[in-house]
Amino acid sequence: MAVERTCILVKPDGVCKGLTGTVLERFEKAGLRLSGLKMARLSRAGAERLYAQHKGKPFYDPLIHFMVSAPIVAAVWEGPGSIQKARALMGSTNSPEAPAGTLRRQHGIDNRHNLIHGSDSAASAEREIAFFFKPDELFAYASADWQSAELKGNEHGKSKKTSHSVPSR
Ligand code: RTP
Ligand code: MG
Repeated sequence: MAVERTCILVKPDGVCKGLTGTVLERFEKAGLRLSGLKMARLSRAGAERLYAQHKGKPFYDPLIHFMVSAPIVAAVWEGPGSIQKARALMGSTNSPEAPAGTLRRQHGIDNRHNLIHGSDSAASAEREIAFFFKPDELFAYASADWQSAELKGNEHGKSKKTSHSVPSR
């Protein structure tokens, strides 16, 4: 399975209900790696751009209204098959019909107030990630990175004190 990135939004209902941590924890426990994270308040123009493919549908205006009603939290998750993995964790659009155990079934209300957005394809993921994140707001790292500086210090019998660098932005 190809390593890919997906863009997840905790929608205004999730943020307002204090479910941001619950959502993030589910993705971490599924083995996906966090590459970027931010809170934002969508403008009307921004929400319209994000959901442009739904313009003209009966649910478009209420959807835009909902998406600008409170802040959202945007996250980029990386891993093999992350787009489909994320969709499986989310569940289908209409919350009461989503499979048991999915985030939408557990915490969504209906087919609009459904807690979470997830990219539906690699092209959507690329577009959505670029919408929310600048290149230097996305991070690549390995599971053992946090250990390497200390191990090097010990190996050479030097001070265990590690130097901390602030990433340039
Ligand atoms: P999303 O894009 O937010 O991840 O959701 P999705 O793929 O499961 O569903 P999609 O068809 O892309 O619809 C986008 C969002 O529009 C709202 N919606 N309301 N019949 C309705 O009232 C209706 N259908 C869709 C939902 O908030 C849905 O997540
Ligand atoms: Mg969609």
